[in-house]
Amino acid sequence: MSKTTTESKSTPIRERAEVGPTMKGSDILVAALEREGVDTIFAYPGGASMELHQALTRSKKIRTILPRHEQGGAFAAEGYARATGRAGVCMATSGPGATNLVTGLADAYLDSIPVVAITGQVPQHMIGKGAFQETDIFGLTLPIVKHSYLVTDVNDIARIVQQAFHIAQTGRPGPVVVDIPKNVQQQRTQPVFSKEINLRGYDPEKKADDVALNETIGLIEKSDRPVLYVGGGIIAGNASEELLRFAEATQIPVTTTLMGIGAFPESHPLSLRWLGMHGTAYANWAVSGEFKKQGDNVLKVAPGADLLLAFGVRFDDRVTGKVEKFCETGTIVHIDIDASELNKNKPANLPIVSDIKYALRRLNEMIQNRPIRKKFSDWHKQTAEWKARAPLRYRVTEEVLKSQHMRDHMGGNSAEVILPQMVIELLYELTRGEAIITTGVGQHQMWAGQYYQYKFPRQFLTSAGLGAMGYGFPAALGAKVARPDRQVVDVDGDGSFLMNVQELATAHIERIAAKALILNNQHLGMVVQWEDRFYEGNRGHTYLGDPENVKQIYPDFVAMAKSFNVPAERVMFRKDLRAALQRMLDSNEPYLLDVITPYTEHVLPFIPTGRTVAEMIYQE
Ligand SMILES: Cc1ncc(C[n+]2csc(CCOP(=O)(O)OP(=O)(O)O)c2C)c(N)n1
Ligand SMILES: [Mg+2]
Repeated sequence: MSKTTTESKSTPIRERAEVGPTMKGSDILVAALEREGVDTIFAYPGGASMELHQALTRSKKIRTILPRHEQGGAFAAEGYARATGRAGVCMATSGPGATNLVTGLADAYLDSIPVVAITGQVPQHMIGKGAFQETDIFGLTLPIVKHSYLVTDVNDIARIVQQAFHIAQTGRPGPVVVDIPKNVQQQRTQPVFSKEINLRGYDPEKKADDVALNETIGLIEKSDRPVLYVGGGIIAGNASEELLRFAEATQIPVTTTLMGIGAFPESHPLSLRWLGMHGTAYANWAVSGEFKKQGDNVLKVAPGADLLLAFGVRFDDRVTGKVEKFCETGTIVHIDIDASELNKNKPANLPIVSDIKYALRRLNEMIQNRPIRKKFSDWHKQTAEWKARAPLRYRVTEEVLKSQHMRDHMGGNSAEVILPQMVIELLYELTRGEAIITTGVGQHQMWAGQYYQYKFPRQFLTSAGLGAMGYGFPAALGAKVARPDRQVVDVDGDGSFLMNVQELATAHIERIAAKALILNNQHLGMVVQWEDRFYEGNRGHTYLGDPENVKQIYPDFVAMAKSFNVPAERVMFRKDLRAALQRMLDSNEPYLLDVITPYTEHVLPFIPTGRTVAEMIYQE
C-alpha cells in the first residue's frame, strides 16, 4: 500500500506517480483495482455499469464473480473481507442495482468491515432529471458509509480508487462507495497513478501515550477482579497474538463480544467465551456480578469486575442490556481507534484513543519490564465456580415433541429428535474446530456462536450489528473464494437461507465449495422465542411452512438445491446425522444439508432487551 505523505512539490512527478497510456475511464478503474491487489470482484451488470464489465473482461488479474442478486454480491464481498482483512469489492449498476447493495453496506458499516462498492451512475447530464434507473446512491448511503465519492472527472478515477481502498482498510475499517457516471467511464485520458496518498485531515494512525498505558497498568495492580472485554477491534487490528500474550502475562480472564469471537481462543482457561444477551452466564456475571431475585428485591450474591479493560469494543446494547447497570461497580478503561466510540454508550474512567495492536504491544513491553505482582487467585476461583455451575448446556425435553413437524415425523420417538445445538456440537467435532463458520440471523446464529468453539480470528463471520438475515450463504461464498484451503460452512436458518437462496447458482457455476447447513425449524425461530416469552406464544406471521399442508416440510430445499445442480440431502433422525454431516464435509462441491429441528427450543442464556444480568434466564 502507498504510504501517507505530505506532497512535496520539489519531488519530480515521475517519482511520485506513474502515468499510463491514454485509455477509457472504465479501463482506468480496472487498472487501479489491479494496483490495489484486487483479485476478486462480485459484480452484477446493467446499463450504467456494462462499460465497467467490458473492461473487467480484459483483466488478467481479477476474477469477476456474478452473484445472482446484488445483495448476495455485497455480502460475498463482506465474507471475503472478514475472512482476509483485505477490502472486499462489489459492483452494481445504477438505480435498483445500487439500492440492492444498501443492506450490505449498512452491514459493513455497523461491523466495521472494509468494503469498496462501485456503482454505475447515469451520465452526468442526466443526473437530477429522474433518468431511467437514476438513484442518488451517494446521498442514499451517506449515513452508512465511511466515505463516498461521485466521480465527476475521468482524471480523478485513479486517485479516488486509491483513496477508497486506503480509507476502507485503515483506521477503523468500513465501506466506501465509488459512484461513476457512464459518460465518465467512457471518456479517455492518460491516468496518473500516484505512489503516495495525501488525505488532509485523515490520520488513521492513532497511538496511545505511555502515561495512559502506565495508568492502565496501575489500575490492574490495584484491582482484585479485572476482566478483559474485547471485540471486533482486536480482529480488525490484527492484535490477537498481542492479546493472548497480555492476558497470559496478567492472568486476566477474557470475554469477547460476538464480533470478537475468535480474537481469543475459546478453549483457553482464561476464556469466558462471549457475553451479552445470549452470552455465557459466567461472562455476564464476571462483568456485572451475580444476583438473586427474592420477590421484588434483587440481591447481589457476588460482585463482578472491579476493572473492565474494554479493548476494541463499542458497548453495544446487545452486550450491555441496561447500560447503567453494566459493570456498574467497575473502573472502565476503554481503548479504541475511533475517538467517537469513547464515552458514547458508556462513560469510561480512562478513555484512550489508539490502535489496539500498538497499545497491547506497548503494554506487553511495560509488563515484561515490570511484571504484574497480583495473581488474582480468588477471582479465578470465583470464575471457575461460575463456569462449573452454569456451563452452556441444553436438555432434550418432552417439549420438543410439541413441534408439529416433530409430531408428524417422529411418531413420538423423542430419542430421534435432532436438537439444533447437537448439530453444531457435532459439526465442531467433525471439523475439529477448524472450519470457518458463517451464519444467518436468528436462533441458529446464537447456537453457532455457542456450541462451536472458535480458536482463531476471522473464523466466525456473522452479521452482528445489523443482524441481516440472508447474510450466511453469500458470505460463505466470499470466504471460500478467499480461503479455498479451509472448510467453510454456513450455519443457516430456513428463513435466513431463503433470503439469498439464488446464490446456490453462483456457488455451482463458479465452483465455490461452501456448504449450507440449514437448521430447519419451519419458523422464524428467534421471533417465535420472543412470542413465547412476551406474547403468550401468539404466532404473528412467524410460521414458514404451508398452513394448508403442515405435514410437509416446506419449502423443499433439497429439490431447490438440485435444480441448481447443487447436491443436497435432508436429515430428520438423529441416527442419520453424523454420516450426513460427514458427507457434506467430504464434498468438494457446494452442498446443502437440510436438518429438520424442533421450533420449541429457546436460546439460553437470555437477558431480555434493556434488562440486567439479574434478570438473566439460563439453564440451571
Ligand atoms: C432482513 C431481516 N428481516 C427480519 C429480521 C428479524 N428477524 C430476526 S431473527 C428472525 C428469524 C430468523 O429465522 P430463521 O432464519 O429461520 O432462523 P431461526 O431463528 O429459526 O434459527 C427474524 C425474522 C432480520 N433480522 N433481518
Ligand atoms: Mg428457522
